[in-house]
Amino acid sequence: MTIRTIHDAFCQQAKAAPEKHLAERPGLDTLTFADGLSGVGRLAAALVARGVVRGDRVAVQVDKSVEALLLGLACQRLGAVFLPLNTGYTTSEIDYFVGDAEPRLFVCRPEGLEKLRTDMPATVAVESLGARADGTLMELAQGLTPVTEATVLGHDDLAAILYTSGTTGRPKGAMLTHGNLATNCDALLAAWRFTDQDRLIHALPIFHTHGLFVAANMSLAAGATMIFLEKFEADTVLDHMADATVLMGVPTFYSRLVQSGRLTPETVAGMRLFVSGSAPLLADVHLAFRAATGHAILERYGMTETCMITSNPHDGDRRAGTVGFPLQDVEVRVADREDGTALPRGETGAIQVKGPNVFQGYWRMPEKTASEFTDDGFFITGDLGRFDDDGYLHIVGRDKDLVISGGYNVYPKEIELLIDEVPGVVESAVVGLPHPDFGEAVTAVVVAEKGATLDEATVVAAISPGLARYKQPKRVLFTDALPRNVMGKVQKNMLRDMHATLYKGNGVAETGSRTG
Ligand code: MLC
Ligand code: AMP
Repeated sequence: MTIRTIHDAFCQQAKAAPEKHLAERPGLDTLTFADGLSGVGRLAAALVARGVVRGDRVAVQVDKSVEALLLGLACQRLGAVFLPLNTGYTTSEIDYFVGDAEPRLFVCRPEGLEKLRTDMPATVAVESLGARADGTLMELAQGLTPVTEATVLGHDDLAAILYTSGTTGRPKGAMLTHGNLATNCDALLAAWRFTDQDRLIHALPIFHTHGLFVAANMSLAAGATMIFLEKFEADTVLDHMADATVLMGVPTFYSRLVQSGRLTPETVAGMRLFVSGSAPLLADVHLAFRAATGHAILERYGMTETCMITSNPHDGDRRAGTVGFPLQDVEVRVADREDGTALPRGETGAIQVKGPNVFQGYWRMPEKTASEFTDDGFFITGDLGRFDDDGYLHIVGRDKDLVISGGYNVYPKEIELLIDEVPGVVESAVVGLPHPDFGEAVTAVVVAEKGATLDEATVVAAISPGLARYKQPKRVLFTDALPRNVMGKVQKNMLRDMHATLYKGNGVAETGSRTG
């Protein structure tokens, strides 16, 4: 299958099999592809009514719903740019995104509507969308004649902007084209043999690449059915495995499934594929899952800026601690970190990527964009890795100062800047420490002024109001001085080593060590 846009592929599926279930939603009605198609038309009409035209950004911060996915497709119908935002972001974080992206429309949760209508700049229309197909946007859409004509779009047209934080603490909007999303979806459908016969358990959030551009796009484009869950809960997911075929999740999903003690070959009897990504899957979890179910989890590697890059094979050896081979049309090389030359198999270096999956650049940041590409057009991922003798890619670390907690990225700089402003703090360093549930836990190490009466709770309380919950440190430790090298740079690896066992036995049984 060659997909032109996800919207086009979805429309083809809806026309071919209108009565097919698009989404089964526990506690809510089932939506067919025909329902989805008419929903997209009406939502597109609502966007037009709010002044959205081709190229306009539509920012969306709403609870998970199928209608939010249809809204994304409605943007595609008009050639507008979809800008999903993590529901955890606070007002000050949202202010930054709105100032930077200048959306034409902001779609929020129903409970936030009144305040946002007062607070938003006059140029931004505000409507709401609730998790039960409620809200002002849906009300507006109901009374309108659907937009059935789709704007003709090419692979170079902008489809979406996803914000990712940066090492400077200032988030950057990654611009993804229709070509990025379509070609990556094509590659994944082929690699994972994903078809209209599949029934996907969708338990991921839909504001990041994994839940949106991998899980949802694949289902919409293939004409598959989603068992659409509000969020991940191990028991609910296990309850649905009897009538599903595929699960896609972050490693925390799999460690929690293993911990549940409910995994047996019988509970997963209908399932054909388990995919993990967004963070390293512990080899121990891979092995424990296999022992309990007979299934080898298929681990893949991706990034907001590049969509999916590599995958373990569908047919073949899925190796624990590796992320497999480059996807169709994707070039991956491991380069020397100093001189940029490509390294032979077995040697560790910077992972660089080129191909139709690689984004167009950061929104209104041409210099930042240029600095993250090599002269010959490879994107520098910031991950460190090596290819083994059989061609499997191993991710062995990160060149970027980044913590990945439960699949969410947290850039230490952003947290350090906030902590350093707390009265009584001299300086701070934020690191990710091994955590049995989240993989890594955001942890702050703080140097306090002499005589200051600072404690953990004060620091957390001071920085919390402006910071999404998942970014907040799980612990704050105090020290007299941060370890530094001769250049004066804080040695975060020393902090990580010193406190490596801080979360051992933290509520969830230990699942083992990372390999790679
Ligand atoms: C929730 N909390 C987290 C957290 N998720 N803290 C740190 N890291 C996280 N990921 C907070 C909650 O607010 C709560 O705080 C406390 O931790 C315990 O919450 P919980 O009930 O145990 O969490 P839960 O709601 O079950 O969520 C955990 C999770 C979720 C793992 C299911 O975080 C999740 O769905 N993660 C997926 C992220 C994702 O989609 N990443 C893909 C990015 S795309 P309190 O104090 O309120 O109790 C990408 C590219 C690629 O990376 O390759 O895919
Ligand atoms: P994001 O910017 O949120 O898209 O996160 C991308 C980062 O997640 C990558 O640069 C990697 O560091 C990490 N990542 C994604 N998949 C994997 C994986 N399978 N193993 C290890 N790290 C991963």
